[in-house]
Amino acid sequence: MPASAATVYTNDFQGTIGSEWSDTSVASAPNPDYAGTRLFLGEFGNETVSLSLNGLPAHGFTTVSFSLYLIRSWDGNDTTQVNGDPLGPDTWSLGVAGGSTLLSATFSNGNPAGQSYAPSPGAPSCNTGYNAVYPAGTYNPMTGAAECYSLGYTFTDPVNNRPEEWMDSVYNLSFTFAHNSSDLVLNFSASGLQGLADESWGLDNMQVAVAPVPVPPAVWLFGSGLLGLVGIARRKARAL
Ligand SMILES: [Ca+2]
Ligand SMILES: [Ca+2]
Ligand SMILES: [Ca+2]
Repeated sequence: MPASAATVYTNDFQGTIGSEWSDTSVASAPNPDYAGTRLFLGEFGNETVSLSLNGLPAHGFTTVSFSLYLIRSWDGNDTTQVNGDPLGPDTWSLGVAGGSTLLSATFSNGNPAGQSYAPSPGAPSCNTGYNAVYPAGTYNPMTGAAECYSLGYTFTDPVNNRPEEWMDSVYNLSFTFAHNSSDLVLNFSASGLQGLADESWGLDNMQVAVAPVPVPPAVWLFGSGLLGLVGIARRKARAL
């Protein structure tokens, strides 16, 4: 068993994507600031996308960290019916095959019905347009998002006759869970969504690490730094 955390998988989806993913679709954030350089796995709708890893070193805990891209008009907790079709709830989930559900929560990219996801009660939202007081367990749209309106996706609301507006959010998520099998399947999924042109999602900056014991976040940062130092030392050694 490794004495400390070991990163066993990383993918920024900027290059070729292997068969470890059940769907290898790639999209490019349309914001011209990125000039086609911000690629991610997606876009996906009401489906399950799986990451399968085999031959993991002996471990007791696994940590998965990634960026979740939520695109266009996610309706969060809104169950209003439009033409007989409920707007939501729009739910995004992550589960371990044969294991626990790590996250199952609603997300809103602006719909004032709000969302169930918040990294902690009272966490800030980068969407400053909505400050309503919601029932317990309901949070402002985009609560806890690391980025709002950055990817460059736009949406024109046909129901409320709103003009075209930027509409997307990015959440940086991390989960540590007890897991000791050499095989791991993570299931990323969504439900309640309308079509891809209305609501979709994607993944970026995927990292999976294993450790003998749960590792606090601060140690992860320290560990990453150590990995970098080792890399530099090796390159120097080769240059000599
Ligand atoms: Ca990327
Ligand atoms: Ca919608
Ligand atoms: Ca919806």
